[in-house]
Amino acid sequence: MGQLRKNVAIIVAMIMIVVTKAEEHIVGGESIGWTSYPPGGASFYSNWASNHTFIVNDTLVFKFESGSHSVAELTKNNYEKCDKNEKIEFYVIGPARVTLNRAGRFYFSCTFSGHCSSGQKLSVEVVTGNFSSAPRKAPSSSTPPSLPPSGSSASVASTTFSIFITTITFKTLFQF
Ligand SMILES: *[C@@H]1O[C@H](CO)[C@@H](O)[C@H](O)[C@H]1NC(C)=O
Ligand SMILES: *[C@@H]1O[C@H](CO)[C@@H](O)[C@H](O)[C@H]1NC(C)=O
Ligand SMILES: *[C@@H]1O[C@H](CO)[C@@H](O)[C@H](O)[C@H]1NC(C)=O
Ligand SMILES: [Cu+2]
Repeated sequence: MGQLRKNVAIIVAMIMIVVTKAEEHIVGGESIGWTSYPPGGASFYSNWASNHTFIVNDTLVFKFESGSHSVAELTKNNYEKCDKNEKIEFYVIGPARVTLNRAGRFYFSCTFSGHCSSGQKLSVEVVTGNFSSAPRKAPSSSTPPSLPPSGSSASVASTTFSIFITTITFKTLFQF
């Protein structure tokens, strides 16, 4: 009985890892947040983004003082031109929480004058989360922003994991 309980506990623990909650990403990190003239200029937020993996239903948290900055979701075209007239979504209260509710690329910018062109803009690529405990990219200084081809590494991980779970389950059953 003791052994069975132990194995059940292991299975429960593994299942809890599988259903890990969507992640929150504090844009620019806790200390810098969402600001104009970020250190290093316009590359700051793209570097930040390349240090993270964004999965559908993850949340971006833009930390800023209301009235000093804002967050507008823009089209790719308007993002590139820093044209903030047509906003897909608009957030004026900081901190702003934005759920990345689909796969694909999102574009954000501050709407305050000059802030977009001084580097307060962010574009992120969101990938499908088939397998929420799929290895998220560990923060690394020098890796270029590369995205796994949709599904391939995730499904390999998923298959490996399924085999693992099946093995554990069988081992438990054969305790009887
Ligand atoms: C990306 O991660 C590296 C390594 O942890 C860190 O040195 C660098 O400051 C990070 N870049 C940004 C923009 O967060
Ligand atoms: C994202 O969240 C919504 C609402 O909770 C849910 O219906 C949807 O299935 C989720 N999508 C993914 C890929 O987890
Ligand atoms: C899971 O990933 C596969 C392979 O990339 C993809 O075809 C499928 O649509 C994904 N399923 C969900 C529910 O996102
Ligand atoms: Cu701003």
